[in-house]
Amino acid sequence: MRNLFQVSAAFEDIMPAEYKSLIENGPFGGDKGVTDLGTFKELLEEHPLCAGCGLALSLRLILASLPNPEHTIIVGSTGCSALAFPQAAVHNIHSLFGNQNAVASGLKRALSLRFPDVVKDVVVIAGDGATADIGLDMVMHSWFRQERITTIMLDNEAYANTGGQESGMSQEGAVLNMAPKGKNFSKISVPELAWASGCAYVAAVTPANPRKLQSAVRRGILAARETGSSYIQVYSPCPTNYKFKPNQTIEKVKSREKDGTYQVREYISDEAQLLFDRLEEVKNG
Ligand SMILES: Cc1ncc(C[n+]2csc(CCOP(=O)(O)OP(=O)(O)O)c2C)c(N)n1
Ligand SMILES: [Mg+2]
Repeated sequence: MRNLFQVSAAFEDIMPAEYKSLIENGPFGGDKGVTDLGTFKELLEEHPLCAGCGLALSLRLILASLPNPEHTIIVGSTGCSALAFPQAAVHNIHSLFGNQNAVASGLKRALSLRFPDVVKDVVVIAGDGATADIGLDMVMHSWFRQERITTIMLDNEAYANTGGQESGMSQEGAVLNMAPKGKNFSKISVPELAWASGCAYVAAVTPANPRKLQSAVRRGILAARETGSSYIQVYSPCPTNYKFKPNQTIEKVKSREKDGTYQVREYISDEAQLLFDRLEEVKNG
C-alpha cells in the first residue's frame, strides 16, 4: 500500500528536486510525524495566509499527522484554507461551500468500489462556517449515515475569509468587523452533536499540543477506516479578525484552554476503543 509515489530510474535526472525530496525525505512511504517537523519536506510549505494564522499552523500539523498521505484525498471548502490547498502536495478537491461532506461521502463510496483492495482515506478539512453553519445539514447527515470519512473543522470562530462575520462557533459576545454589537448566542457544541449523531470517534484539540492533535487525527482516520464517521475540531485562532498580534496565536490558544472556554476533549465508541487497543498491541508486537 505504501510507496505509491516513486521516481522512475529513467527520469531521475530530470525530476524536479522538490518532487524528489518529497519522496526521498518527505511524508510519502515513511513514518514522519509532528515531532519530525523541520527535518523533512512537508506536504505544504508555502501559502498565502496571514502572519500568525492559527489555521495555517493547524493545517501544517494536520498534514504532518496523516497516517497515509499517498492514499489520502482531502475535501476542502470555501474559506481561508482553500487558499492554501492549491499549494499542497496531496490530492485535494475544492467543493462548493457547505457541500463538503456530501462530496466526501460520494467520493469515499466511489473509491471503495474502484479500489476495493486499497484503503483510501477521505478527509474533510473545512472552516467553522462551512461545517457548523452552511454545511451542517450535509455534515450531520454524513454522520447519521455512518459514512467512513473524517471531518476536521478548522475553528477560527468566524467567517474569516469574508472579512469577519460571526459564525455559529463564535463565542457569545464576540465582537467582529461585521458583528460590532457582539454575538447574541452561544458557541455551538459540535463535538457533542457529533457524538450524539453516532460518530465513532470525536475530539476537540488545539495546535498548542501537537502530539495530542496528531493522535486525534490518526485515531479519527483509523476509526473512519474501520468503524464509522469521525470528527475532529481544531481551535485555530485568527489574529486578523480577532485583532491580536500574530506572535500571540499560541498564547491565545493556551489562555482559552486555561480559562475553560476551549475544552480539549475526546469521545471514543467501544468499537473504536477495541480497534485502537488492537492496533497498539500489533505495534508493540
Ligand atoms: C455558496 C457560498 N456561499 C457563501 C460564500 C461566501 N463565503 C466565502 S468564504 C466564507 C466564509 C467561510 O467561513 P469559514 O468556513 O469559517 O472559513 P474561514 O474563512 O473562516 O477559514 C463565505 C461565507 C461562498 N463562497 N459560497
Ligand atoms: Mg472560520
